Amino acid sequence: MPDDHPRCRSCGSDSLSVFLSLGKTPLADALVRTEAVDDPEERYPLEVAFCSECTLVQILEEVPPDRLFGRDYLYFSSFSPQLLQHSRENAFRLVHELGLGADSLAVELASNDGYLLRNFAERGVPVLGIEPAPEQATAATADGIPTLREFFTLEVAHRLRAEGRAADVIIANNVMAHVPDLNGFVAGMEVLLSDNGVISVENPYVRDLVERCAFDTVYHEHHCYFSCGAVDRLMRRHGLFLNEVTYFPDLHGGTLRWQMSRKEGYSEAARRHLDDEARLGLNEFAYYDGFGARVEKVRRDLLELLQKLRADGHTIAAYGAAAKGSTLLNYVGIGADLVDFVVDRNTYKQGLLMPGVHLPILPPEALLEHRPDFLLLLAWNFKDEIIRQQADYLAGGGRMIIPVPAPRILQDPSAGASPAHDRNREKRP
Ligand code: JHZ
Repeated sequence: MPDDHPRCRSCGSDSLSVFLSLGKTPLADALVRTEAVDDPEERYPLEVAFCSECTLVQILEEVPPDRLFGRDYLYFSSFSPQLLQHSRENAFRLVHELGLGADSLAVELASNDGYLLRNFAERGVPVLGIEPAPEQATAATADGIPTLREFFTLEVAHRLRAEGRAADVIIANNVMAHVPDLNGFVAGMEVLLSDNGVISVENPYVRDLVERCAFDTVYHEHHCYFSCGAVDRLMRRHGLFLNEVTYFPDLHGGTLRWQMSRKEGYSEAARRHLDDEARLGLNEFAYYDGFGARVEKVRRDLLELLQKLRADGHTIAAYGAAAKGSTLLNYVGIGADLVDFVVDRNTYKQGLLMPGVHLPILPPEALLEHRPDFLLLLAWNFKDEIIRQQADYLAGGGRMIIPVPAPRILQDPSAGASPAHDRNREKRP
């Protein structure tokens, strides 16, 4: 008899318990062309579960990768100055710490438009990008970054090794969550890594997903939501060891960098993160239980706030045609009756419609032209950057709404960036 019980993407056990259900949503990055507005859109269930065997948080649905990262995938890393700066610092750190030079090789998996590898190239380190999304891979190649236009798999790793290539550093930022075959991906990294090589992986932290109620970062591209414990167990299965953990509270709403190698041993910070997780209960279902009810409350409160503003005669627009914006708009049910349009700097997204709710995407200049009374920050992770850019809109009386962890209207953001989420100010390892 076929076994149709969902199995953990990491350890293969069937001990998965669902703790959040966002209903059926369209693919978050499948922006709609205006001429296709009447075509039916694909919708898939979005359910998040915890594996009580290896503690990995994951969604149950699996949408084929070529549906997620084909021509419709228009995310370009280079549109965020914050991300560019963060990536540059990471590249220079790795060049320095690993002593990389003209004989080394830096490989990035999901290298997007070459936003990170160009920093290694600038320091004279040979690079190789692997990126399946066609527009981004083409942009990287045009920029002089050698890029293979394909998904990274175990087979690709074997092929590169057979060609005599081994990576002294492998970078995988915001991609390990995106691969359905998690074990194949990690096994591929192990094959490609040179004996003394280092792997650097970044992903939003599951602790921030829960504590900041960032439920909108759940969408079909993100199969997994990692903790240090889950990464540790996953790596060990493939003969790799977690050595170092670094926390970036303001990147993508709270990101961890995990550094791995073939040598066993935790840094002090890595050990502290693992201990913190055990103490806070991230290894137990109870930590996640109740999250669904908190998310439902955000839905109700946000809807109520927008409906009230609208009933009072205010106009509302939104900022950021982000994937997380798509989850938020569709789950909460925010359509043209509440919000007039969405703005985004990414020129590839302008002129298209948000999935499901079909709000039009315009350039940010539309804010000064139409001067909506309120601006819902869908890309709330870039709040400070957007506040800086939108000084004129704010000076003209425009006000901003932050949807999570609890919907609120920002008080006088033009006076300076409002305080970060409380936990950002806590001392973290
Ligand atoms: P942004 C992305 O998700 C993509 P998204 C991906 N799925 C992933 O894993 C996570 O990040 C971690 C625009 N923008 O980055 C650019 C402005 O207009 O939060 C983007 O369209 N003006 C791989 O899509 C959007 O906002 C600005 O000043 O949820 C932000 O999307 C800035 C800074 C951004 O991620």
